[in-house]
Amino acid sequence: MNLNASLTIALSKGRIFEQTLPLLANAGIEPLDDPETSRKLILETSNPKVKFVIIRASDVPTYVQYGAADLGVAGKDVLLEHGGEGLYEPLDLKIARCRLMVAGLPDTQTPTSRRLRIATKYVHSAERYFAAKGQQVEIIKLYGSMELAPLVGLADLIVDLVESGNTLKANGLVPLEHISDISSRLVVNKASWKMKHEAVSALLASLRESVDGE
Ligand code: PRT
Ligand code: MG
Repeated sequence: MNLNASLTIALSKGRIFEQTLPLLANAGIEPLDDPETSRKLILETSNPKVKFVIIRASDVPTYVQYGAADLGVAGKDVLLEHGGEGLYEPLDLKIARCRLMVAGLPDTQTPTSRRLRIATKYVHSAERYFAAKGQQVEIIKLYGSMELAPLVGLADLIVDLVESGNTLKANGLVPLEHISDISSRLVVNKASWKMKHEAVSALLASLRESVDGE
């Protein structure tokens, strides 16, 4: 792909990087270093006009919103929490798929003397979900290992991502309610969309072709 403008793409290590790579390779963009072994946070690619910045998954919307990256790949779970200001979300890449769910111990009872306690990293999504059901709950914000919360009495239920269900199972928990299907999305900075329209739409077209062709 012959681009007339330079593009910075924000990606996180792990499943998003691994699953975005084949899609970008179809557009002729391949990293010159492996982020799992290199300590570099900025990776040059086989296209001299394109570079990757390697950041935390939950930081991708922020980098793109502020234009530190022109484009990025972020999970819908992360975008729902971020709110999506300053971003376009033009393409579902259909990768890193999972489900946002309510889970808990199989015999979970609704408490009578207090609100149901929900432990989660996904505060906004959990609030929206229970509010839509008309259920008054207390949300407890955690940054990880949500599965532990019901086991030690910190919360009645959790809201977390479920893929195979093995993590829940290993901790004696069961999926109870489905909140939404999650996949990763291409996000684009609003100014880049205008100022670098040709380059952005060329890359978008190529990615769309790779996604639809699967
Ligand atoms: O770890 P860090 O804070 O850097 O960020 P992160 O954990 O969000 O990054 P990463 O790379 O783990 O996830 C990036 C994105 O992948 C997420 O934002 C999701 O959109 C998507 N994704 C897809 C998942 C999963 N599948 C997934 N299974 N993210 C996390 N998980 C975790 C889940 O939280 C739970 O702990 O895997 C566990 C459940 O998996 P199963 O297979 O046991 O059900
Ligand atoms: Mg993780």
